[in-house]
Amino acid sequence: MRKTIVAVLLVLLLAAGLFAEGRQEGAEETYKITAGIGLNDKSAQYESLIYFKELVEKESAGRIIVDVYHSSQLGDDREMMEALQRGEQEMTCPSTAPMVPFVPEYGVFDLPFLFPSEAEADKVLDSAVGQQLLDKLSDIGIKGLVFWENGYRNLTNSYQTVRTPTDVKGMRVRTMENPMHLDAWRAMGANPTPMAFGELFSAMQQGVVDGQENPWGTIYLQNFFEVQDYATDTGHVYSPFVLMIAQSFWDRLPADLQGIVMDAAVKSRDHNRDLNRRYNKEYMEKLKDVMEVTVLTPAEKAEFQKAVQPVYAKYADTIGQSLIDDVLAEMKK
Ligand code: KDG
Repeated sequence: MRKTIVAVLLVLLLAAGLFAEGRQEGAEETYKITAGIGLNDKSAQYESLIYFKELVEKESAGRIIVDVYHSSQLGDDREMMEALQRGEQEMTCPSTAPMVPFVPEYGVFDLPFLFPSEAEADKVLDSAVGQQLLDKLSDIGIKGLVFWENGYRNLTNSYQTVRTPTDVKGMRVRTMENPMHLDAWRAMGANPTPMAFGELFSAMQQGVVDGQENPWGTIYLQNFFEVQDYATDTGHVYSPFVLMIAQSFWDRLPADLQGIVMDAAVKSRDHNRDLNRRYNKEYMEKLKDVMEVTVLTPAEKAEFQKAVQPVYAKYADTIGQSLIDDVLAEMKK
């Protein structure tokens, strides 16, 4: 009996030795990035993630595999960020609004009508100020890679044409889980309610909410027009996305693979912005065939701008006036 035990132990030791040697002699370690998003597999966000995946897998010659999940299959924006913090998921790409409970400074992007154009948004997001915000994520165990784009958000609703803040009076509008968005809609007279993206379609279908706000591409590609008849180009806030990765995973990646991931992130950012802008334009036109799309005059838009002004004063301290000033200065450069 003793002889058998010794023999088994010897075989096991030998096998372990051979295995260790195999790894030393070049069987390189492989890494898996599980990436989840809330939008569906028709979105510019999904297509950009596939673009990122293909680049990373090709450049790393298969040493990194990227598995992509859409439609909140892995959870909503907040839950996926928490999974990154726990090291249970490697990558996600939330809108900045639901990131505010994690890092309050991201609230700067929730200031209504902050960016007059996409070009000005790019300038700020790709500047040192944008980089500081990405770096801030390391305080919560996440590495911010780059800013992608969700885009200008527009209001839809199920019961009437909206041209002025008076038209949204009492309207139950779903917002992202963000206090400034709630306050902005209250300032416009609506009755907003925060909700995760994955619950939104059925909430509109069941009449739990009357309206919501999202970029044109999302409104079309998520079939929101099936449960909403009216849209207005409020463009009240520009939503950036942040492509982010679990810090614990990043720290385990060898330097050459970190370089490949970073490089693919930057390339995917440019790809994402081009695609998203094309989609938002194209799908706004397509929406005109399936719902009533109201385009505001500058004077009408100014009324919405005026209504949300109190939000600036209320949130200046939480965001930090100096950050707001830095963003405004960067925009003017
Ligand atoms: O994948 C991103 C979505 O989860 C979400 O951020 C989309 O704009 C969005 C919303 O309204 O929740």
